[in-house]
Amino acid sequence: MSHYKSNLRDLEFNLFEVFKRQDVLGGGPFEELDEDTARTILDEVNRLATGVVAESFEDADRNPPVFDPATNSVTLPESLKKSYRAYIDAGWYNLDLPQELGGLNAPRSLAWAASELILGANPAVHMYAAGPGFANVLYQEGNDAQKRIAHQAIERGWGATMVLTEPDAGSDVGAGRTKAVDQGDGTWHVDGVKRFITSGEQDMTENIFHLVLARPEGAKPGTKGLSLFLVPKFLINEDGSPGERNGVYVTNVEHKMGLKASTTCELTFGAKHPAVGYLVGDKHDGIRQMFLVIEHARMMVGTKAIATLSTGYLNALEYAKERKQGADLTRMADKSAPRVAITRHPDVRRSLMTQKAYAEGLRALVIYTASQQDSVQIAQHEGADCSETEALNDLLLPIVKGVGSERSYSLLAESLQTLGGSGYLQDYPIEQYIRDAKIDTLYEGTTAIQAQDFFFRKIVKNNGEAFGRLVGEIKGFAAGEAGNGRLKEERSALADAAGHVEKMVETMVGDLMRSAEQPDELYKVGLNTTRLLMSAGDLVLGWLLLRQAEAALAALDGAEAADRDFYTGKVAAARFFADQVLPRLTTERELAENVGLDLMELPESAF
Ligand code: ST9
Ligand code: FAD
Repeated sequence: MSHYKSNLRDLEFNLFEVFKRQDVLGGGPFEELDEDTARTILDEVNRLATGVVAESFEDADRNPPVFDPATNSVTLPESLKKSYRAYIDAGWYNLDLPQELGGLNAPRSLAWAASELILGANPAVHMYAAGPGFANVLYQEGNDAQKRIAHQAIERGWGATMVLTEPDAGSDVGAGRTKAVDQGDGTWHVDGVKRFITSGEQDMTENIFHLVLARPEGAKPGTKGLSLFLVPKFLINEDGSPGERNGVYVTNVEHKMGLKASTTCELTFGAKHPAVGYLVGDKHDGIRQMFLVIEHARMMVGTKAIATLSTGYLNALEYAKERKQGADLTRMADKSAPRVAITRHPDVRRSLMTQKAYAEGLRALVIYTASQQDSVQIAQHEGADCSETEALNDLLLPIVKGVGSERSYSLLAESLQTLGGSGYLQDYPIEQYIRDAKIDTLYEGTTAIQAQDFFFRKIVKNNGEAFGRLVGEIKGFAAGEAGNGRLKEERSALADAAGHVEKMVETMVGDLMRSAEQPDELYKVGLNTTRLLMSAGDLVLGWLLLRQAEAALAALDGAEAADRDFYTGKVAAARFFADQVLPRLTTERELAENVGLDLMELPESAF
């Protein structure tokens, strides 16, 4: 039986009952898709995900890829290849590709919903299948020859990578030393060692194209001195077939805590013979270009994290319904009382509802964020200005990635706890979920980096505009009539939470402004950035759960029996979150206001 328990019902609830994606289908850029087709696609992806894609999840963890240093090659487990091939053959990786690249040009909301299913079933398969997405960026940014290569990459099914990190350049990408030397004939030679490169080598595709940040000789320091190069594993013949072997080789594959099916490679450029690269778009604009990939990858990581939490929760729930242990608390003194399923125990219920509220709130966050991306697609199709929507999407991305990964990882421990000692065993998938999900708080920018991005770039640099609009919308909802009186106290808790997050931002902006005169005040901002990100995440989740509850309450009247429990659970999750989670923001705000400089003044030797 599949380890993967998807939640198609909840995905469709978000898409069609809360965020009304049917309203954008059938017109504009999405003319060729209607709601029925979208539901059929999701059904089909769900069938694949819970079936053949999930099949190799465990085997590829226990029998991970093997690196051969003698041949600089990697052999992936056959089971994984089968899952990958089935996903590629089904063709759904092309959902949100533009039509000129052979894609369906589906709304991002539908594409991310489908991605959740694959990422929950077997995240490595999704990552190995990212070539077409990378080709899309190459197509957008490349010159004519590179656009042709983008087509060939998709048609011929190449793998692809994003190559930033070096031993001394992780979070600090601008410290990268890999250099590029202009050969004067339209080619460059790339020299250096990159590490931790996902899918850097595999034996499933005829070619791999690497998008590499390197510093042209003489270019300035920092990220702004980096340029983006296309470096294929095999040089590319005119017709797209692989030519000579290029000088980029895998020189190590890491042994990791989890996500073992996905290769994490050291790539050495130019040591054996030249690694030929091509400047993407013939311009030196590397970090901006790479961020087109990074933004997508950060959304992917957040979606992966919540997909894993969701299947962790559903596995825990299934176990809890079956497992009998102890008597009902009200009869604890009665030794002859019947044993009950552990779902009867208040503490198990608290834990299960916490898992459910976060898993479903985070799913709503992904679909809400993806809905902003739909609006951007529509505006671009109409040639309209979409800067406000883009800024909102940008603001939401560190929440999707940073909050999604942190909450998922910590709550997966609750999922495991629900199974008691059995959860610790490899007989159940949760220990692997935890190992596989830890990476989500680390790559694509650690949580600390997401938190700084959220405050400095997405709030301060944007003059608080997108943040102000988002909080304004949340406050408007709280002050409205959602739930027809049935969510009154919850809306009041939401209004309080919005006030606390606004005050935290005010405090931090105050510290930031004072730092112009007293530089150390900036440390206070740094001590609060992660707190702000996580608090803003709770605020947004509280709001989205209440929006779900509003839709559920409206649907409950007259709902069929099968749907009643679903909608009742939606209302319960929103109420639980408003009652039990949002009030914590009062303390978070106080802590943010009270933060001092003691920690920064403490000598390192005292730690
Ligand atoms: C990694 C990969 O970890 C892990 C998984 C791989 C899975 C791959 C497969 C799945 C993905 C598929 C994707 C396919 C693509 C499909 C696309 C479809 C359309 N937003 O603040 P400054 C830019 S990879 C946008 O001064 P510092 C901007 O240009 C490794 N742009 O930075 C800016 O200039 P300006 C991941 C941003 O102090 C310029 O950077 N590694 C953003 O020089 C400079 O900005 C990391 O993520 C943004 N949020 O450098 C590194 N931020 O201001 C983490 C910056 O003029 N470290 N730019 O606009 C950081 O992010 C650092 O903050 C830093 C700091 C490096 C940016
Ligand atoms: P460091 O940057 O050394 O960070 C160490 C700690 O210090 C972290 O807790 C961090 O939050 C904190 N820290 C660092 N700087 C700051 C700061 N300024 N303020 C506050 N805290 C800070 N890279 C690629 O280019 N391509 C890939 O495909 C890729 N895939 C990966 C796959 C895996 C499995 C792994 C493990 C990594 C991958 N990476 C990839 C690299 C990944 O993006 C980096 O590991 C990540 O960005 C962090 O860099 P680092 O490991 O050097 O940690």
